[in-house]
Amino acid sequence: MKRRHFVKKGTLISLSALLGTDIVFGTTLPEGYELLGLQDPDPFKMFEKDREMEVLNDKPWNIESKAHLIDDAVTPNKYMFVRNNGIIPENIDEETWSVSFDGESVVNAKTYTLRELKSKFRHYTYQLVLECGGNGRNEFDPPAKGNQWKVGAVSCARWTGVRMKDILEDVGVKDNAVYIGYHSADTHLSGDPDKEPISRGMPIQKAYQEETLLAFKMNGEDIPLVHGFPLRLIAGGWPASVSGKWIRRISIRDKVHDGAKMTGDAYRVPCRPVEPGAKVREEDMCIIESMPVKSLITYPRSGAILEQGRPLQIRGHAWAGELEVVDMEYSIDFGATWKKAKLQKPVNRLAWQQFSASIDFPKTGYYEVWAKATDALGQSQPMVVPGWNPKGYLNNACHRIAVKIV
Ligand SMILES: Nc1nc2c(c(=O)[nH]1)N[C@H]1C(S)=C(S)[C@@H](COP(=O)(O)O)O[C@H]1N2
Ligand SMILES: [Mo]
Repeated sequence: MKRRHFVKKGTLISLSALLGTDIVFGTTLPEGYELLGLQDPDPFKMFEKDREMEVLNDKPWNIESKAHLIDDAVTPNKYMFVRNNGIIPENIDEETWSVSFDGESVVNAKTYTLRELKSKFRHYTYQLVLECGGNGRNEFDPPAKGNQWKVGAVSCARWTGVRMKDILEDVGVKDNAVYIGYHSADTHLSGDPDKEPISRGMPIQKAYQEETLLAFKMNGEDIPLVHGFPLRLIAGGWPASVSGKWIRRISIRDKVHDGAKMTGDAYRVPCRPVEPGAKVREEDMCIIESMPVKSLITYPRSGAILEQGRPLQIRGHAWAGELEVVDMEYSIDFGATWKKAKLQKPVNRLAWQQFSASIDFPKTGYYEVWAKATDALGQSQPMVVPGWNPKGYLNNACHRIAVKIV
């Protein structure tokens, strides 16, 4: 048997410092042993995500999905993207959780415990699209800083909660109200307790919409911690940054909410188109509201190899912010000609819609299938990356998959 070597005293001290506490039996710690407490956490296990998901960033955690993973009409947790701006709150006690309503334009400032909220107001369930404003950022040129999302920062889960409008009626809203702003329990990466990682909001009209919820369930279960347990704001069809997680306070404002990531170029695009790479003044930047028309081919996955002779059944989802998608087309000749796909109605407003098509390929070889959705105002997805903007938001270019027929 080999002699057991123990770690040196100096090493022990630095290991303790890393852990932030003493290693009680440190003198019998074998040399070279890797302490579990210092190993990198496994995000897939920690957040119950599928291992095909892609981790973009660990401080903060940002994890993206893939087109072929978000094939279900209702996105399950394991395929749902994760976007964090700060540090996920810990030790949440659902029993004592409360949410306060305040601000210049509240009539009766009030605090509700989560329990009160659930018992006092009627519950509603809607399937709602949450898409990060920066989804598709990786395609902009010149490139924009930030997470290089490809196509996978979008989800459509079923959210259950109370309607924001019912609570607003209960607290009372003054006539001068223009916005609500959220405040959450996550903390700033700098560790500064006075700084919020994100505190966004929405115009009061959006807050009053039927589907705007303070949600406590996702897909029929408690919201997973990383998605906002125990209480989350949901504003479907708008950049998902509006849908605050871990909600502690809602301010009813007499002006456009001015919390973290509401000003400068955050979640804003030039009000009028600009040259790629242009510098845009803050007063020429407009807050993103309803998201643009978009679609994803979720089956087959790009790179599929298929035998000739049988038609290919493609399917996917289409969505258009606050609008309905009215037309869905596909092309197998790089956009020269388009054919209609079958398109379903949404299960409710602000849910994505399913499309499908049966495609015949004339002969063996390489093809691309491109998908293009059109919204109720006649606006279609562009074939290439749309208007450049400093932060790389709102890329709704047609989704494309490669297919080989052999
Ligand atoms: N409190 C809080 N809410 C937040 C965020 C955050 O960092 N903190 N990120 C926002 C952004 S930018 C997005 S895209 C969505 C992502 O939601 P998800 O992680 O549940 O997919 O949450 C939004 N709500
Ligand atoms: Mo986002």
